Amino acid sequence: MPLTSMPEPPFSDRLVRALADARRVAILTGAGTSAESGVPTFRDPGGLWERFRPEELANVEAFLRNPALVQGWYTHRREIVQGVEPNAGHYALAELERLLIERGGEFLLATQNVDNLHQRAGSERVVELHGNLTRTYCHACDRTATPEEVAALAEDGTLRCSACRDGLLRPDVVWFGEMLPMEAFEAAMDAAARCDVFLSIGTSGVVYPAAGIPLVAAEAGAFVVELNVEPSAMARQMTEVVIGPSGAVLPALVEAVAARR
Ligand code: BJW
Ligand code: ZN
Repeated sequence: MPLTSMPEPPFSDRLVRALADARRVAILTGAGTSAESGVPTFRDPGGLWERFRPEELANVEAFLRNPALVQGWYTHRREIVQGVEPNAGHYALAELERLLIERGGEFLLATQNVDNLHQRAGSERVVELHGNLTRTYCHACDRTATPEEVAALAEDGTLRCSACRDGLLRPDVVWFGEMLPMEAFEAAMDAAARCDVFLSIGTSGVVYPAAGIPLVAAEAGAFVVELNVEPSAMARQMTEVVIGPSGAVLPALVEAVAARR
C-alpha cells in the first residue's frame, strides 16, 4: 500500500498549543474573512475600490455631493451581502468562541466588516468597529430607516426619509473622518490588552485606528498571529504569520485546537 502523507498545516504546533491553553482570546477580522463568501474586499484586485477610490465614496462630503451615487453603491453592496452565506472560516470562529466559553475563558471578536456574516454564523461576542451595512438611518433626523424606505427611490434618484421628508438616508457604517463607535472600540482595545492569543484575520492593516488593535496585544505580550493570503502591513509585528485563505485555514486550526483539549 502506498504511504499517504498528510500535508503540512500552514500553522505551527506552538500556535495550536497556545490557543488550546489560552484563557483569553481576542480577534480582529477584515474583508479577507468574507472573501470566500463572495464579498469583494476593498483593496485586492477586483475589490470594491477598483473603480472608485475610498476617498471618493466612503466619506460624508462625497455623500452630500453625490448622494445617489453613494447610496447606489451601498444598495449594490447590501444586495451582495444579502445574497451570500457565511463561509467555513466564519463558522470556525463561532466554534472557537464556544470552546473558549465552555471552559470559562474570555473571547471577543472585533470586526471591521459591515456584512453581518459573523453574527449569521453564530458568533455572539462580536463588536462592530465600522458599523453594519444592513442598518440605515436618516442623516438629518437620525431615525432608523425601514426596509421599505431603503427600497424606494425618490424622483431625483436618492433615498429619502419619510418622517422628516427631506433627510438623506445613509448606511450605518463608519466613513473616513468619522469616529468609531466608542463602546465597540474600547471593548476591542481592552480585549487586546488582556488576551493570551490575538488573531488578526484577513485585514490589510492600513486603516486606523482598527489597525492599531493587534499592536496593543503585541505590546502587552500576547501571542499575536496574522492569517492572510499574503503578509500585510502589520506582518513584522506578529509572533507568527500564517499564509492561506481563512475559509480553509481556520477550520483546520480550530479542529486541531479542539483535538488538543
Ligand atoms: C484574505 C483572503 C482570504 C483576501 N483569507 N485573507 C494617517 C495615519 C493614520 C490614520 C489616518 C491618517 N490619515 C487619516 C487617518 C484616519 C483614517 C485612516 O486610517 N486612513 C488611512 C487609510 C490612512 N481613519 C479614519 O478616518 C477612521 N476614523 C478615525 O480615525 O476617527 C478619528 C478622527 C476622526 C476625525 C478626525 C480626526 C480623527 C475611520 C475609518 C473608517 C474606515 N471605513 C471603511 C469603510 C466602511 C464602510 C464601508 O464598508 O463602505 O472600512 S474603509 C474600509 O477599510 C472599510 C474596512 O473595514 C477597512 C479596512 O479594510 P480591510 O478589512 O483591511 O480590507 P482590505 O481590502 O484592505 O484588505 C483585505 C485583506 O484580506 C488583504 O490583506 C488581503 O490579502 C486579505 N485576503 N482574501 C485571508 N481568503
Ligand atoms: Zn429624517
